[in-house]
Amino acid sequence: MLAVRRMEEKAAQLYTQQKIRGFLHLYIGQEAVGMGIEAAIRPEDYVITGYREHGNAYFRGIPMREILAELMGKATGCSRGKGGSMHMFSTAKRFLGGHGIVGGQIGLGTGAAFAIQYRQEDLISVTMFGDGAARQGILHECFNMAMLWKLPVVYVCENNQYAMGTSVSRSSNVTEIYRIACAYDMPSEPVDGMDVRVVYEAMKRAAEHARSGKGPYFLEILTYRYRGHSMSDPAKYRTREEVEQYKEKDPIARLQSYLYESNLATPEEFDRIEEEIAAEVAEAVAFAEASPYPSAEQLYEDVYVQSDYPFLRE
Ligand SMILES: Cc1ncc(C[n+]2csc(CCOP(=O)(O)OP(=O)(O)O)c2C)c(N)n1
Ligand SMILES: [Mg+2]
Repeated sequence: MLAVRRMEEKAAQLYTQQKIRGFLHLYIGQEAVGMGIEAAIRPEDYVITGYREHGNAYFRGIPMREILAELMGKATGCSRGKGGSMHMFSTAKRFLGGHGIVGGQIGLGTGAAFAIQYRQEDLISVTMFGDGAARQGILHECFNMAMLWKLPVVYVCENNQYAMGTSVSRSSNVTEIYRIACAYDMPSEPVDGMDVRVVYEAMKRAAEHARSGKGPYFLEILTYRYRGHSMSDPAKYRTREEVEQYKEKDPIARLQSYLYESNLATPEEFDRIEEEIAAEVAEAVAFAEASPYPSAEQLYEDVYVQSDYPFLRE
């Protein structure tokens, strides 16, 4: 969680230096969601999410240097410098992206779950999306089919309270998003996303359910993004007090206190972790800066796949 936070703080800096261009949606504040989920699943399972995905990419095991290189549009990036912030992807790490179409990944993740079932694999598809995406029509078609066919999918709504500048209560009268699943008899629950241990426990339950052939499970994970929607967000739709209130529940600080209180870690160990991460970030930035941009010819590569079922057949 700390590595992702420091990586993104660096990314914000690189953005102001115009070394990163285009969109940049930071995950700062939400780290416990991605981390708790990753800790509760297997590396072979599939994860798919929206465009706020630098953290998920890192948790899946994509090296920080490849993430920063991708952000800078370099050929050594995990999407060869042609995806950028919103389109990170790794076949090897079973990370299916990184998607800019709000809610589009709900269909893709449900499709991955269908493939798993069709091929009789012992895997699950973790399909993540935002509170804004939860209002897209595709969610209902997917929930219906996934329940009908008992697909091995865990749907995760990361409710960070806003879709760009629109609060949850401005977009629907049903503000408890987990209740949407009730219409399909899909088990669901709200989860405190500011506590990584709570996320982990909930995801364990959900993953076990989906893996055992009982069908989908829906978690609404309540979280908060400290930064604007993207780098160009004046954030006029919320108060400074509201942001401060959430920062007091910071997931990293919370875990840190728990570890100290339970005598599981010392401040010295934390200092060492900070130092290691600082070195990791510095190395990743140096690597990305020294890397070349893709060549003009490479513009035409990776546009269409060469063989069928590329990510499922690796
Ligand atoms: C289909 C579609 N409609 C609109 C947009 C513009 N858009 C980009 S992000 C966003 C808000 C989505 O909010 P949410 O799902 O809560 O995710 P968060 O940004 O909070 O992680 C919108 C409307 C888009 N990218 N795709
Ligand atoms: Mg949101």
